[in-house]
Amino acid sequence: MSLIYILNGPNLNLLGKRQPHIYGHETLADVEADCCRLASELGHDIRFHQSNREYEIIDWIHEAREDGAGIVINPAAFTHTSVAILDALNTFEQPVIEVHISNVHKREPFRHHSFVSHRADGVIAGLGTEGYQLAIRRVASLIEVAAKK
Ligand code: CA2
Repeated sequence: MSLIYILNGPNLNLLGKRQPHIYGHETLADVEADCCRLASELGHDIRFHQSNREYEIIDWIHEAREDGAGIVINPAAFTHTSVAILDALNTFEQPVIEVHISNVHKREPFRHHSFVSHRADGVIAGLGTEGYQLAIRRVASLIEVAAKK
């Protein structure tokens, strides 16, 4: 059994409560429950976190260096601004999948660039909260491939 970190950036605590036309009706607690269910089906544990503070996300990435087998991250607005989160992810040697609920490429130009994508092994955007499930499946299959080596 491996541990997958699922990290969420600023304002995602409002998921399902505001702007449902962009982010859907599921709350972050719903997303966490879905992630937990899928990870356990796949034989993994998750640590699911959200913060509005950049340093907390960096601290969780550092924690994942000790015991994480993969990271699924929706850095939210930090996607487009944070070299510090990119630097932290660059110290993590296991799979990283970046998730965006909305299709950032269909939105304002400032959302088209992601610092995190410089490190991510894969990027999912515009598939709603289902993107988290697909990201967990991908991390799980990369963990399996690495275990066979
Ligand atoms: O599409 C995504 O998942 C984003 O990462 C969400 C970020 C945005 O800054 C990125 O460009 C794309 C915003 C998260 C804010 O979440 C809210 C959820 C519900 C209501 C209000 C904000």
